[in-house]
Amino acid sequence: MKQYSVSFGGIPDKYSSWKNSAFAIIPFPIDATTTYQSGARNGPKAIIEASSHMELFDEENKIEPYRAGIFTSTEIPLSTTGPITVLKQVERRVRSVVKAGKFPIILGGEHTGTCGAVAALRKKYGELTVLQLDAHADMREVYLGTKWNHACVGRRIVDSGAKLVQVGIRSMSEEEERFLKKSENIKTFFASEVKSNLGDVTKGIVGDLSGNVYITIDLDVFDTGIMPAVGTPEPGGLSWFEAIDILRDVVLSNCSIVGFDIMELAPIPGMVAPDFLAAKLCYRMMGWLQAKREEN
Ligand SMILES: [Mn+2]
Repeated sequence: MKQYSVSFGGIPDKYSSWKNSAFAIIPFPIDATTTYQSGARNGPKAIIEASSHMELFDEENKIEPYRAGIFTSTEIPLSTTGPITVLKQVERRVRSVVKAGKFPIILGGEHTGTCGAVAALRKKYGELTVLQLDAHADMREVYLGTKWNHACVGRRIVDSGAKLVQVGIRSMSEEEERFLKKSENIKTFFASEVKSNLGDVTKGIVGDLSGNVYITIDLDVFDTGIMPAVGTPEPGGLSWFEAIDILRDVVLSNCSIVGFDIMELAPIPGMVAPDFLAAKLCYRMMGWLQAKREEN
């Protein structure tokens, strides 16, 4: 697989070569259907650049996750032939990563990219549960004329046959509310529930997950004060530690985490804090995964 010009974490070749890496980063710099503030095409590069200025010691897990090896692949190329072609590219890339026994991580870019990863992992594992951290339910059948709009991601995941657990939700249409009510394969934890009872919600989330789990993080799940760099911000989001507390328990649970993504970063020129949040979140995820692996 071709390597990107910059490596996640700015780590030396010894730890970033395809051969030596346990993790493989796939940048998805596409924002074709962004509905308000665009710029998510610049997200992956901003995360990777921020990561090279980040401390490589994980102070929570007391390890240096990069020693497991982090390969950074070239960006998924833009396509003039539409979303299906692009998502097929993501699917192929994830399939090659998994086939080589490595752990896929997608950095976006618009949330639609998740559909390509889920397709690859469904084919590989059969049964799959997706944990979606997001402000938006993303349950629309069609939005602005396309099924592949970022506002339809949750719906496409369910269509693919995967189970879905949503967390941090605080925005949806009436159509989505009706769909969620009658769907047995979807469990929704609202942001207000996280805010009022983090402990029970976290237990509930872990209880609803089993087997192979893919985690998709739309950065708009976070409070806009710490994460203003998203296309469609919503008030009332999660704090850093609320998200960390949930994700820690999920990753360290008995489930088998088979991949994750961090999507929708639309960098704001001159404001680097959101880029660093995304980079650190990505690295912390690797930290838990590596800590779990070392324990087993
Ligand atoms: Mn969202």
